[in-house]
Amino acid sequence: MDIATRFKENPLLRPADLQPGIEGMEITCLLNPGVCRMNGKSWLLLRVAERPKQQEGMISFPLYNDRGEIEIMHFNQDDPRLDASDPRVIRYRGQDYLTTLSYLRWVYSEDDIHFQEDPAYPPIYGKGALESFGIEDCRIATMDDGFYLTYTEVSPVAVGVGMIITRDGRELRRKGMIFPPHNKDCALFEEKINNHYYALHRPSSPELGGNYIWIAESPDRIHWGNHRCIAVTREGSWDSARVGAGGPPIKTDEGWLEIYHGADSDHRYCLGALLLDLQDPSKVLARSVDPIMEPTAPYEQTGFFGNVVFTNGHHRDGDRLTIYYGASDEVICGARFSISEILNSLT
Ligand code: MAN
Repeated sequence: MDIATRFKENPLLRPADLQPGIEGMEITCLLNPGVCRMNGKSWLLLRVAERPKQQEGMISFPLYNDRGEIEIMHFNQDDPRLDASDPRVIRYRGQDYLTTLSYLRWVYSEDDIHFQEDPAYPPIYGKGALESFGIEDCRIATMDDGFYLTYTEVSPVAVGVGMIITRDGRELRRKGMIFPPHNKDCALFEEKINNHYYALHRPSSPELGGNYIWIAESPDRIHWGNHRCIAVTREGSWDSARVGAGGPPIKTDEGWLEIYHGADSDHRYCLGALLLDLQDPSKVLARSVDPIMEPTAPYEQTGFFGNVVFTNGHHRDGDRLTIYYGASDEVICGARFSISEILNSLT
């Protein structure tokens, strides 16, 4: 059952609302923002995906070359060596490429609904060989000593999780790859539990196993160990093909509540919830049988990649949870939940 109350202003942001960040490109998609409160304002760290204007019969997209400069790749659409059946990824002679280049961009709001840019907060672009296909889907953990950004680093050799620490959103301390490939969807717990830091992450195991949610511990948030698998995909269900953590786990009296995404083999992305033990978050106490949110609105069903609702950030005010989410991999939306209603829906 869908228990989300969507903002009537949805979509809150569309690609045409911002100017491209990279010269000569256009914005194709706005996706999956990280969320925090900073300087008394509400901030989203958007994933912005850009590519050049597409010419008839061609597929063109940017990447960073060895010198860190933007280079445009062009492929002929009817080249038999090209597999372009997925709008997000193409395969050419055994090599995968992304059809857009993503980076992260701050927008802020005074009312949680209308967002705008502040030129004092520059975009965060990928840097170095492990980010040459861009950076994506940032989670923000708000901790005593700063904001911890965990995001997907994409390059020809890997998809892994990178970390940046910042106190003000402007001065960035890049920590490199904290979860090696293939890994994404990393959400840090915002406080220590029994003197350990914890993170949810999503390795993919291609032979045995699958795309499952794992938990890990760390003394410092950079070095991670004691990995355990806590949630697997469920055959025949809405989350049969992949599951991955959303934003930082939410502390409730009943346990840590984690909103996660699940997809089936048709790549239909819905949201569900997991409840984890307060003292030992590797213990799953309850999990949604049915999604708490499904792509039902027109902007969630059609777009760059339709039938997707995907969240990786929220604000919590008492019982009210405001999630921000990417719809159809193209526009940014908001929705509200009651935390107690989510908890009551779990079995
Ligand atoms: C998947 C999708 C894309 C993303 C790539 C790389 O194909 O989530 O949106 O760009 O993975 O992370």
